Amino acid sequence: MEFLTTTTKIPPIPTDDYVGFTFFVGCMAMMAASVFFFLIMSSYDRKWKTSILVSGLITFIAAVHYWYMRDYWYSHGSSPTFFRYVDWILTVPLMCVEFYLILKVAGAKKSLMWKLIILSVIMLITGYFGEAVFREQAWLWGLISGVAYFAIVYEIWFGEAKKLALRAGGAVLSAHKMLCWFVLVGWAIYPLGYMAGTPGWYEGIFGGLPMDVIYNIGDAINKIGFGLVVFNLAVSASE
Ligand SMILES: *C/C=C(C)/C=C/C=C(C)/C=C/C1=C(C)CCCC1(C)C
Repeated sequence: MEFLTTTTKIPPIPTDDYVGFTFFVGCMAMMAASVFFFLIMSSYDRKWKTSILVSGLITFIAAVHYWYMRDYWYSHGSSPTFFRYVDWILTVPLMCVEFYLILKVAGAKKSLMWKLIILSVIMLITGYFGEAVFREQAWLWGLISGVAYFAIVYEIWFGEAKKLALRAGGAVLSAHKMLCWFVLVGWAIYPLGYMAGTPGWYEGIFGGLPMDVIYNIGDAINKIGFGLVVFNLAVSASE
């Protein structure tokens, strides 16, 4: 194995350790995005300020978890599944809050927010069961999790959220549409990572790329991308 560093104090980082590398870069990217969102938020209307604040909280919470996950990976050489799911259970409901916040202009009610939050929590808890607790029934828990995921997709693409987005129109409608694509395509990366990480399933997907690399790429796209869509909405709605 090649090493970038051979000092005794800093642990050596093997050059072919893509998991460690993406934890490291992911942590930096999340930190940078948080600084950006936190600094820029005060330039916008109160209505959008909260949405940008939530974008920053999402990337900030992820940055802290990436810090721990990177460490965990280097000291144990195994997936930090627990930290991963703690991160998700905090950040994914916040992404649901974003839908509610941007649709508030069209009269979105808290019940919509709670519906999405509850579905996302079901999706993640059952996913955790399949990935860490009841490994033998990974298919069953993955299936339940997938049903909750599709319920979220249905709600935002065709349900009440969609009606509100149409009522709001303009910049809100286009932002909503972008976020819907993130959930349909960007979030679909995770069940693929889950399948690639379950022994005996599709370990060959993505040419055998480790599950953590897939999750890390998914997180960078989804958390930072989601935040940028919201930021962009604030920019265009303030013009
Ligand atoms: C920032 C983190 C995000 C957006 C995480 C999203 C995670 C998912 C959409 C996970 C979904 C899963 C399934 C649909 C089935 C298999 C188990 C999961 C939890 C990986």
